[in-house]
Amino acid sequence: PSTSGELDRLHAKVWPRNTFRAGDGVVRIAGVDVRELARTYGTPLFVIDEADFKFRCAEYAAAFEDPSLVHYAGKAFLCTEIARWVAGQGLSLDVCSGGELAIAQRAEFPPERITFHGNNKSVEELEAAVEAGVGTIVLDSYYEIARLADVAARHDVVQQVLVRVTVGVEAHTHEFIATAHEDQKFGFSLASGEAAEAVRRVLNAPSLQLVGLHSHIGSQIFDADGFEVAARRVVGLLADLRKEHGPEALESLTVVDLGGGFGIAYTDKDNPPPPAQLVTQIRDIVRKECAFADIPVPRIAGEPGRAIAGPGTVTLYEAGTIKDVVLGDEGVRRYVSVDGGMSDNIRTALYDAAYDVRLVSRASDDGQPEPVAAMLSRVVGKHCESGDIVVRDCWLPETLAPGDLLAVAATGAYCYSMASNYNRQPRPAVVAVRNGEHRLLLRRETYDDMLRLEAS
Ligand code: LYS
Repeated sequence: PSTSGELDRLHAKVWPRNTFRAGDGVVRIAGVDVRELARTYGTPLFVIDEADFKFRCAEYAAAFEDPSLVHYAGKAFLCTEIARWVAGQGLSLDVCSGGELAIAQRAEFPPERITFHGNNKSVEELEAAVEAGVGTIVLDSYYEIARLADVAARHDVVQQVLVRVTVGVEAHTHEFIATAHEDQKFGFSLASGEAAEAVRRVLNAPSLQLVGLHSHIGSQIFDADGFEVAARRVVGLLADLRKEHGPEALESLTVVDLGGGFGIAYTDKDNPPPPAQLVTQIRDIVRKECAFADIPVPRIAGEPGRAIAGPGTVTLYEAGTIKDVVLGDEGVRRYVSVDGGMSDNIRTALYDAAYDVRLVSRASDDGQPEPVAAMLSRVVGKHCESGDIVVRDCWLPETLAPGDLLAVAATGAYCYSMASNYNRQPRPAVVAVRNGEHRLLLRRETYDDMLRLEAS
C-alpha cells in the first residue's frame, strides 16, 4: 500500500464489529477513544468489544439451534465476567482444568451446563468436577475411566460422560493445533478399536452414564470437509456400538460433540464461512449418515472458543524504539518495538500466526501535507528473544513515532490465556467497552503480585 487511506483502513471482518476510525483519525471501539483507554489503564491492554462477543455467542446459538449445545471453550479466554456473559447468553461452557472450573464457579456458572475436558485430569480435578456437579466429563484415557468411576462412586453420583474419539482426520491447519490424526495425545483411537473398548468400560461402570461421543479435529479450520469426515466416522461408530450393545444400553447416548476449531479472520486474506453455513453442512451430513445407518439422529454440539472470543478483542500497545535495519539489496526493514510481546501474544512465535496491526491514535498522514509512505515493518516485543515477534510483516506509516498507539486485531483468543511472565513482565489488564463506556475486567498485574510468590 502506498496511500494513507489503505494504511488506516480497518477491514470489517478482522476488527471488532464496533470499531471505527473517526474523522479525526483516532480509532474508537464501541465509542471509546483508544487514547482514553491507554491513558486510563496503560498499555499493553486487551480491549474487548462486549457487544461483539455477545453477538458471536448468539450467532453460534442460532446456528446450533439451541444455545446449550454451544459450549464456549473457556481455554480461549476466561475470566469471571466472560463466564457471566456466556451464561447470560444461555450457552454451555467447556473447561479443561481445575483453574478454569474455579473461575466458572466464581461466576456461578450453572454447573449442569459445564463440560470438563483434558487428557490428564488429576484425581483432585475429577473430584472438584464431580463435587461441583458439572454436567459432563469428557473421558480421554482408560486410567481416567477407572479414576472417575471410582470418584463418582465415592460421591454417590452417576456422572454423565462423553468418550473422546480420535477419528483419524488430518485437519488442514498447523501441526501443533491439529488434534484428530492418529499420532497424538488426545482421545481414544477409533481405528484401533480403543474407542469401542472405552465405551465397553463406561457401560460396565455403574457410576458412569454415557451421554455422548466427542471428536475434535483441530483449530482455525475454514471448511466443512474435515468436520464431515469426522461426523461420518463418529456416526459409523455409533452404528457399530448399537449393533454390539443394543439400543437399550445406549439409550442415554444422544449427543455427538464435534468440538471446536471454527476459524476466524486474522487478516483480510482469511475467509471463514458464516457459522450457520458450516453447522448446517455438518448437520446435513450427520442426518444423511444416520438415515443410511438406520439409527436415530443425535443432537450435534460444538465448542467454539476462538470463533466467539477472538474477533472482538484488540491489543493496544504503545510504540517504543524504532529501528531501520538495512537488508542488503532487499531494502530496509523497520523494527517497531512495543511495550509487550511474546508474553501477551505467543501465537506468532508458536504457530507463525499472522495478525493485522494499525496505527490507531491518529491518522497516518496527521499533520503531513502529503500522503505518507508505507514502510515494510515488523512489530516486535520487548523480550530477550529475537523470536519475540508480534506481527512478522506489515505496512506501517513512515511517520510512526514512539508514543503512537498501535492495535493488533483479533487477539481475544489464546493471547491472554497463554500469557506468561517472561522477563517478569506483568500481565496486561483487560477492559470491556460498550456504548461509549469502559470498565476493567482484569487489572494489570503488578510487581507485588509476582513478589507475593516468593517464599523466602
Ligand atoms: N492455542 C491454540 C491457538 O492459539 C489453539 C489450541 C486449541 C485448543 N483446542 O491457536
